[in-house]
Amino acid sequence: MNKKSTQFKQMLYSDRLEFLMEAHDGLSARIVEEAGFRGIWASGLCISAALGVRDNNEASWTQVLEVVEFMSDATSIPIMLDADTGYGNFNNVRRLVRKLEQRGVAAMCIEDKLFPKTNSFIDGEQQPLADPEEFAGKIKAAKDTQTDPDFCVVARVEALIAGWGLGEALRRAECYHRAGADAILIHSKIPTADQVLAFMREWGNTSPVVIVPTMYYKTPTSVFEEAGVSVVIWANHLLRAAVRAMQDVADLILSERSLVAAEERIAPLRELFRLQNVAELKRAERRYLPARPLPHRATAL
Ligand code: SPV
Ligand code: MG
Repeated sequence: MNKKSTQFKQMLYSDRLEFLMEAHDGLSARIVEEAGFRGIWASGLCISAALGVRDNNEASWTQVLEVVEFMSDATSIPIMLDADTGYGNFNNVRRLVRKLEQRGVAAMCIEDKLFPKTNSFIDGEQQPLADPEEFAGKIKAAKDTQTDPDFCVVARVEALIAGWGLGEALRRAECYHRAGADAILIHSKIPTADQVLAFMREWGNTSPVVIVPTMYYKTPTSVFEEAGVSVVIWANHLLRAAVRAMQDVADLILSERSLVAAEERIAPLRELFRLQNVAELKRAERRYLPARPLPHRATAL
């Protein structure tokens, strides 16, 4: 099996459309891998929501790093971290890249907005964009800093989100591409794929393109395939599924004052133990603990 960064780079450059599924902690990351996905989107929205805070850089970058480290430890497929704006200027980006490489994170995506960022779907048109040259400097700094040649830096263009036109989106994409970005993420919040498809027509094969069809989810996936998109990110759907399930079960247990009705609707405890790989610890205990009973397990005084 290739290292995670190599796997990710191969996804970016493969001939077929690839998918990243959102995860926000070690458990959800493992579920994504078991489902058969080849890569994970460590979503800033979902990590912050799962921590109970907003997607406005309220969680510090080291808190995010800690979450993504658990995710990386729990999985063998590549992770792309949604690193927002890079949590500062080029210098913060350099340190971030070093820390991500140390933790086995394959790729990061940074977006051309200002710190502290706001989620693209909240008042998008009022969001100021970064100066493109300054943002290109972050990309260049990231590429100069990485020691693993396959670590990938994806540049996310927010021009369409912020109400600018295709021309501005293309100018920015070109600028980030020249700075060394391995791919462009072109984001759009309209309910059709029109903006993204127009971008694809102009951009051609200049570099791999990543999209996030949260708002234009009704577009058949074959349309993205035919347009030459490299990677589709399903950006927040596991957390949204979990939220609905947790609300329903909390309501049920509260109203029933009993666990009986809930029990059949939820994963059995043995499924948690399986996902935590309790079996591996049992094997390790047999190998590393003495076979004789330990003193504190003595049954009789
Ligand atoms: C995220 O999942 O945090 C993203 C995608 O950045 S979006 O929420 O569409 O901005
Ligand atoms: Mg995000």
